[in-house]
Amino acid sequence: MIKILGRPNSVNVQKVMWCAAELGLDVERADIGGAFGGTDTDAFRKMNPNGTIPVLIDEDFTLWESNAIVRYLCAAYGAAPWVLPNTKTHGLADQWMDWYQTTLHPPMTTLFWQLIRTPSDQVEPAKITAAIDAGAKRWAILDQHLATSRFILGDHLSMADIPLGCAAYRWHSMNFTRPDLPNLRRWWEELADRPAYKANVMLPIT
Ligand SMILES: N[C@@H](CCC(=O)N[C@@H](CS)C(=O)NCC(=O)O)C(=O)O
Repeated sequence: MIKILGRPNSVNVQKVMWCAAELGLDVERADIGGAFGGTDTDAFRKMNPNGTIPVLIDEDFTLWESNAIVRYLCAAYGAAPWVLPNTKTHGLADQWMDWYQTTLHPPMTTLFWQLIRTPSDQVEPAKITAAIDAGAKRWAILDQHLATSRFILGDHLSMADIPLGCAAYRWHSMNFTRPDLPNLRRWWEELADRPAYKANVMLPIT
């Protein structure tokens, strides 16, 4: 059976768990990381020298980096539309997945740490304002794309929706004022109706 090492409230673990659930895979998840500890052992560092979660173990194969794990699960276990039809579609999926990781994840991380993890007397409001502004500009790019596309790659949910979909829950659920991005909201509300998304992504943000 496929094993995923990582606590369920990690956004990077959520990507992998949501993807696996959409693929209908039977996955065993172990609570590792954060308050559970377990990432700073020799055994864990042998699997992932970064000491981060998630880690996938599939028989004798070990993989870290959440987006890489999502791509692996789709390629190894998916059928269409999870296996993409051609290299151009792959390129577009990679574009949106990598864009999230490199461009939108930084302001989302600032918001998460400032609004959820930082004691209220140590919060830096200027950092929150800057992250909302940067996030809003970037989410607006996806909003524009979703004006003519039901999901990120068209009519079907695909791996391209996974990283951005996990972040969209946090963007719409954390306590701050956000601009109205109607296409983004429509896409996110459709994700929020999916049982696999509800069970693996729509968890308390802690
Ligand atoms: N780029 C990595 C980032 C992994 C990462 O930073 N994971 C965080 C959780 S979201 C972590 O391991 N934090 C330490 C911990 O949970 O103990 C990925 O996408 O997998």
